[in-house]
Amino acid sequence: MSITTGRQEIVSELQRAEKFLLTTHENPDGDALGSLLGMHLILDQLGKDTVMFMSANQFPLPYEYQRMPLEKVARELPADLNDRVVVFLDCGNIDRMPVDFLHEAHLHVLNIDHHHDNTRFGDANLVVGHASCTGEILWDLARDLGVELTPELAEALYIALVTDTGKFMFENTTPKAHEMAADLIAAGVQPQEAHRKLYEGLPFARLELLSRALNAVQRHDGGQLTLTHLTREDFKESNAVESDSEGVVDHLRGVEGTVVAGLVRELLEVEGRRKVSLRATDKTVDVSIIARGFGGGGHRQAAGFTTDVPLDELVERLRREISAQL
Ligand SMILES: [Mn+2]
Repeated sequence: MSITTGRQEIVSELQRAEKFLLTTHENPDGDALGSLLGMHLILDQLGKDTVMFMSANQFPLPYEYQRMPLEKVARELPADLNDRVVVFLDCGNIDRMPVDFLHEAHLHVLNIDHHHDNTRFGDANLVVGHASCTGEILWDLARDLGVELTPELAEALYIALVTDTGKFMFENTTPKAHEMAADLIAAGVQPQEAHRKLYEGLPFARLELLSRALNAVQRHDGGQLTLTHLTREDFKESNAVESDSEGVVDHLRGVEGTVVAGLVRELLEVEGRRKVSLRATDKTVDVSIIARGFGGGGHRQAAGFTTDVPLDELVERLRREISAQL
């Protein structure tokens, strides 16, 4: 396995192969889906045969992405998988994949991602830690490949950009992120329309779930850790699905004194398992270190993991790890 591959090498690989399987991480976000669709549209313009794949248990997609043109995403692996180059997009870690199909076949894997803690699991790895989103890497690749920014491609990449930068407000909002936005808007993206598609017209269940989450907020160590917990009952009684908890943690990070905001939610499928999302308000605490300690990962200011550790013990460990970094 190579450690890091240059962009030119990835460009050559994309030009050379004819058949691809594209996939992304489980619980896909806007960057995951925007990159999946974006890469499909890029390779399509080059006349390649591409299959977008996500395992069936990832559907239905979170509400905000249901209006993206993702009807073609396959839920089963194609029979000719062995003939395809597999491209992982926005996956920091192979364990975040919904289907463990890599062990079944001798596949050639390209890993295109922007997580600084990417494990470089591919045969070729284009990991650009300073890219605002994986979509930004694709924007560069599209130019290298001489691909035209059609309105459809521009919108897919814009969704990746707008969601991963928290609407251009997180620390990854670089000058380049804004240059990319300008280019995409010039190519036909309507920002207000994209905003409405992503962030408005949401199901009422989300508001109900949010109100429960806000009612359950706990503050520890003078608010350094501001945390909430959603139970399976909360989901059931709100008529909410797991992805409806997306964005809850952002309400907590905005509170005075918060260093780390956390959402702990019980998984609906596995009893006793919880998913934890952490957000750091500034650079004093690197939450990806905490997440890796629990087998997860992510970015310095946004990371997550799943765990069987009971809630009280989990909170104690989080408090300890935060103070250890301060
Ligand atoms: Mn991303």
